[in-house]
Amino acid sequence: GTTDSVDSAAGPKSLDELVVGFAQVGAESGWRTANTTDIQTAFEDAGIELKFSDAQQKQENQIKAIRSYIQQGVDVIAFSPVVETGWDAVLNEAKAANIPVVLTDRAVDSQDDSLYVSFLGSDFIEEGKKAGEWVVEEYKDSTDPVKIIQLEGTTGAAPAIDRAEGFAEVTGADDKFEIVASQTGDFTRAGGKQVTEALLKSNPNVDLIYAHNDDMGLGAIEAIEAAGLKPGEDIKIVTVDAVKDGMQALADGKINFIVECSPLLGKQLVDIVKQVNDGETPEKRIITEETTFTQEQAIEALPDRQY
Ligand code: GZL
Repeated sequence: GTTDSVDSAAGPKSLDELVVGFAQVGAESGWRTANTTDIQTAFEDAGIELKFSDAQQKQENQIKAIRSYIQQGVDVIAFSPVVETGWDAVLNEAKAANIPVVLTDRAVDSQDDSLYVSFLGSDFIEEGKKAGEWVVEEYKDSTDPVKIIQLEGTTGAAPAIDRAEGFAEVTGADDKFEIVASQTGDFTRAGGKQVTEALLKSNPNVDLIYAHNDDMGLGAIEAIEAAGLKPGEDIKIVTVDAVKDGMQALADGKINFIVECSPLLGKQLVDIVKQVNDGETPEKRIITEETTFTQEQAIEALPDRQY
């Protein structure tokens, strides 16, 4: 008999026909590599093809990757914008090509939120506040000034901007807390070490280092030990992420508190892609579940940590 013609109306594709393009920031930190692994595994498990690119933390490389996904006519584009600004042009090109875009992890500052269907990731201001709340509690009985060095993430990145904002909002309420120096370590261990070495020279009696991620905190530990001081005692350290190496340093007492930032966004990203494929409208803003860790909690949690 004759074969029916395939229904030409653009209905949902079968999952093995879907192609998703993901433009990743880079491989700058333990968090990033855990994020990449989780996303790649989630798409493998779902049987959906994932095209993947690593931008080595350069915005122009991410833009090139997004343009190539547009050229290839992928079904969905997802990416973690290395910085907040400069995306409207390429996102308008994706919109003109009718390719839905999902923001994962980091945000863009675009006023036009029609340029993406959903933003899946943490609330970085909340993370900064949690770090600040621990510091306020830790020094509640101190009447002396508390001198703080801040190791900032990548300049212009949403987590760097927002973690600084949340922390300043909470600690700024009491003028005994003084951020005596604040400089970017670009979210890397090497950056954290170099900046801490320099800033300790000009601020020898600092009380605490607030690092926007574990990797810079781990670099700071190396610099503090090289200066003959005890990290976690002579100089306390608070970080964000809670990746394995950070949690180990916390368990060892070299870091004092970690605010978790979960990299495990893969399954939720697959769900968003399935919703888009089925013609459904995903939540515009999906906030990641995450917690905080003291030394005792890190010792307890370490054996089960996935990353
Ligand atoms: C946060 C993510 C940050 C991590 C860093 O969601 O964008 O980038 O905190 C990573 O470790 O480099």
